[in-house]
Amino acid sequence: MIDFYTSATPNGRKVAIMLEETALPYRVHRIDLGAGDQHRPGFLKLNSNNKIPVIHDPDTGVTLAESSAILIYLAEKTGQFQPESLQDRYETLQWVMFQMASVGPMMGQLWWFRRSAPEEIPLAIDRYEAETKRIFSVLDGRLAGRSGIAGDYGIADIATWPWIDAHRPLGIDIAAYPNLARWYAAVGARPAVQRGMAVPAADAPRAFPA
Ligand SMILES: N[C@@H](CCC(=O)N[C@@H](CS)C(=O)NCC(=O)O)C(=O)O
Repeated sequence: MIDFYTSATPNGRKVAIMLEETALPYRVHRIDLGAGDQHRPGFLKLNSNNKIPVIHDPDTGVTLAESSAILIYLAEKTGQFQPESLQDRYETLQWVMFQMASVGPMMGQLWWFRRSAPEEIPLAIDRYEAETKRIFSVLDGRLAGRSGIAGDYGIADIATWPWIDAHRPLGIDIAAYPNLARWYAAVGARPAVQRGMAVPAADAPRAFPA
């Protein structure tokens, strides 16, 4: 039974989807980010970077943060959602790194400047919106004639989907990116993706309450 420390955010949901897709048994420990649970000593022992997601796998003793490191670990553990050949395997990792270095950080900054910042700073909003749209174009081009970002459906898709799902609250029109929109609909129809997106339940127990 894998212990999974998470919140209802794209980085947490990436791992929730992977756990659902692989059907590995797991136990959810909710981290209430708004209440600051990620700064409590018990959580900091798991990840000194005070961010979800984190897993602990009692089978191997591995404790791991950074959402895509967790996806790679679970792919290796199960032999699923990662291609076999050297070329395909590294192409998958290339797009997983693209998600970690570009999709998540740029959309995360757009989220903060558009929805959380105490004052409106148009230069910052424009910068991160332009980067988000550029990234959507890159993915749209990549997905032309393809069903998955890197070969068959796998960890590159799982890493990216919950971030692309944030286009709605960010006010980005996905219809302007037809290949990305097709992929977004197809991946979103997967039952495991839908189950993963509902993790953690609002009433899941808090791991580190005040
Ligand atoms: N690169 C990290 C980013 C993790 C991250 O940014 N987590 C956010 C939620 S999506 C968080 O825990 N924020 C809490 C904080 O910064 O205090 C990953 O991919 O796991």
